[in-house]
Amino acid sequence: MSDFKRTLVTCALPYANGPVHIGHLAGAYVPADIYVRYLRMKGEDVLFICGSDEHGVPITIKAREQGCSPQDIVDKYHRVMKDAFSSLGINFDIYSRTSSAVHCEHASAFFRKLYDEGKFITRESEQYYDPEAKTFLADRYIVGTCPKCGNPDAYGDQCEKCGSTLSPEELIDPRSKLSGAQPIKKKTSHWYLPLQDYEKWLSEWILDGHKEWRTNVYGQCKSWIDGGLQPRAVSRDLDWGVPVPVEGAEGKVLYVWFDAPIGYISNTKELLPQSWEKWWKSEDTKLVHFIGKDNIVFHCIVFPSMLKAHGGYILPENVPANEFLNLEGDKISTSRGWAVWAHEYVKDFPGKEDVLRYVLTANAPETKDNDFSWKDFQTRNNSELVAIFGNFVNRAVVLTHKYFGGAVPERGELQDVDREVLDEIPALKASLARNIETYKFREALRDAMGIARAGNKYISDTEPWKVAKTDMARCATILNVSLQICADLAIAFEPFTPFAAERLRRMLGVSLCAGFDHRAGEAVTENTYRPGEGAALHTTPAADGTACGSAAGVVLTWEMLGSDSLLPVGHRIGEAELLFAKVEDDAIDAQLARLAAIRAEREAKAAAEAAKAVAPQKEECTFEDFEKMDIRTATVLAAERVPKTDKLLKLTIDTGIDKREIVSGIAEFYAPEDMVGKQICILANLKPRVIRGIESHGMILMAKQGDGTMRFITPQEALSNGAQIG
Ligand code: B3M
Ligand code: ZN
Repeated sequence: MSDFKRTLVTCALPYANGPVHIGHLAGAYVPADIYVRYLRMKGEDVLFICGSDEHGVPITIKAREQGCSPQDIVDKYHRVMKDAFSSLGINFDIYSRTSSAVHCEHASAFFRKLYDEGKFITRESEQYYDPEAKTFLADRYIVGTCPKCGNPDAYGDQCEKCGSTLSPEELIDPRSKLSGAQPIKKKTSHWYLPLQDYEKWLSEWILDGHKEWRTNVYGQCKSWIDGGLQPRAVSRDLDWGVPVPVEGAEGKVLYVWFDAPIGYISNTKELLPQSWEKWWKSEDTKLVHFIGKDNIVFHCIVFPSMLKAHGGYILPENVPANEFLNLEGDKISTSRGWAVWAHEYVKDFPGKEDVLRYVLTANAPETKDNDFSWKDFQTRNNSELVAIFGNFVNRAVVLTHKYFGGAVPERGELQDVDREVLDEIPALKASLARNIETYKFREALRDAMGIARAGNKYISDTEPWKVAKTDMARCATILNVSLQICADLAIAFEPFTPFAAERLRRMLGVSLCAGFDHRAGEAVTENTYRPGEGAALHTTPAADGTACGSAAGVVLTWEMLGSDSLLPVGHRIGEAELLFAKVEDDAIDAQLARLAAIRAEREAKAAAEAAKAVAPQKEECTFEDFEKMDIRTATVLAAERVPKTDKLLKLTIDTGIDKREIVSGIAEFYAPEDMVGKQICILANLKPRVIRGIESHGMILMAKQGDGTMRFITPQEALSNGAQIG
């Protein structure tokens, strides 16, 4: 790939304040893993870095909510996330954490160098301070009434009810979340990186130099730069984080967005204490950041400016940020529980790790926000993975056992149909490679699936099970060709569905050259990463090309894909295994029921909130005004809808005085059968009115709640009709 000698791939360090969900996976982790697996398989020198982001205010808030320490929170979620990634086959070379000693030391030294060289400016500002808790308050620690919607519990940075972005100054009656005290303003001083000084350089580097970046990424960078950059604070008054390594900075820590990206460097250093610098300081290294769109400014503007200020580090060659993934038509939200969590998915769908990877890639939000739905998940599994890929492989393997004792049969002269299918593969391979290398993973997956489709069509068209009855030599040729395509699939799907690709290789009795073990200094076959062992150890074949040379048996490589003779005649294949299993309706129904319960609970809560709203009191009236109204009890004898209306019911009622008809606008809230036999209260002496051609004699008393819903008023116990109310 171009002039670079090695590729350093980073994935956004997820905050350790909650588990990872499908939005995170689709946004950064699955595409990054596809990219890395592809490079490893090609024998490129590649390193894949990630870890937990363990600092920042949200973590301290979560700790407070749960009555434990921030350390407890990060310990818990670091484990959960690390395990979830590895169970989905997302194989980082290292998954460390920003609370590590190496990181604290490296981030401190980074800050100190910029500080010593006068790269920061200091600014004094007034910040909210809690006089009781004796501490400065992050915006999230201040609550008050939202000036836009009146929500009494809006945060100092955002109102979660109406979604407005706020500043603490805008809150009405602000109070501290810590003590409830009214916050006061207090002077504090902080260090700032003067981003405006980097504006021209950024403009040349990105706007002139990286026009190939994705439109969404380039567009965001352009609007930031065109809008004019401002100094950005790099420290905070907080007791959780990397202490600011400057005398007199007690109570101050590095801002989480200053220390977190440095985590990419420190995690590399932790993995490779001797050789990390070649990954970060050599122009031969291609650096690629995989992130979600909310992190673009930090990775394209802020972190590069930090690296530039420091000097000596390379800059990202690309930042393929994805848009957002929604779930069943709604925004994914951790706080509302509207998500599919990675660690729960692997428990609910054991053995189907690949299916999630497949669906998230097929629907990847690469150019626009996309939706995940469980029905689509089921369809993609059952009619693509099972019915096409799995079905093809199963037929090829089972028939080879049936007719040829499990040995790859001899290939006779090729017919057009054979040549055509074999010729399709190199073109699909080239497209797949081009798409992955330009970060178009959906398209790349379509190419891989194209090979499976071609194979499935080939075996259906040639019908070797029928040919076997008359022409065993021709049947042998068909199965030979089919098995070569199976081997192609065992390579092509390695980046996308690594577990199935590995199962397929086992079925075919082959292995894959999967890279180079950096620590042991040797080439490895297959994927050696196992949860709990720390880093994945492979990346690249040795420069002398000895990679995988010593492995026994047939070892597939990327180069062999499409070469049409991957499996030699006579090679013994393994037993048929199920490559993919169907997803049954009940599994999908269970997921949908879980989401429906969350939605119902949320709607009930919102309705209860709205119902609480009280209409203001009306203008004063006199006792005489009230006396005029003749309010009585009555019983509904019959009820029917008024034809061609949505809202009206015609009721026949017994008022004790007479039997009469009343037309009432309650059909939105009651069906006719709900009303019959019910005792109600009416305004009996309201002047009759004709409504839709029916004369209405009186009015039913209804209570209207804040959310607009209405209920009729009924006596607590049955009364005689015509009882006077007043
Ligand atoms: N933790 C935000 C996020 O998880 C942040 C990323 C840091 S990357 C250096 O979206
Ligand atoms: Zn609001």
